[in-house]
Amino acid sequence: MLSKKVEDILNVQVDKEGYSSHLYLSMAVWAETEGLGGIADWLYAQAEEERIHMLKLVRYINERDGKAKIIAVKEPPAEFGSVREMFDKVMEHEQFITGSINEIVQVCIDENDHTTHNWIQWFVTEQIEEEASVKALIDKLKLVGDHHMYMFDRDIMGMRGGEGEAAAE
Ligand code: OFO
Repeated sequence: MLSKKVEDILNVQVDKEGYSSHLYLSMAVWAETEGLGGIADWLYAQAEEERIHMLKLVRYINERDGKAKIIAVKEPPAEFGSVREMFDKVMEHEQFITGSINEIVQVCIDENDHTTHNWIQWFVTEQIEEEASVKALIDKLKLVGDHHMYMFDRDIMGMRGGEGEAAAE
């Protein structure tokens, strides 16, 4: 059984993961309409992954005798300037999510909830991977520069969101 505090913070995370999915979906639409199919594919896959994160939380809350809250998702931006600016935003967002996961860990400790503390470790590890894969893409972008976006787009094609370096090899 979840304490009210743990249930509430997990529900806040349900909303954040839903927003992450929307944000990456909006980025995918932007990239696709800019003619960047490879980047769009990566973002569509990322949006799917975020939806899975949201569902993971929803199922866990219900399983532990709580009730998941499904609320309206905030509208994400639709314009992202340049590919580099967009990936900087992805990184900023993932760091924000890492911060929220750390807050959940802290609430679990405060509430003496070892079960949720153990369960949330999956997200702790996932955030390490997500930040690393976005960092790898930003490093690549720095190397190719704005003039070789076509090459970068081909390069990223076929990579799945969250798989980062491993998929690039
Ligand atoms: Fe991007 O890991 Fe969930 O939000």
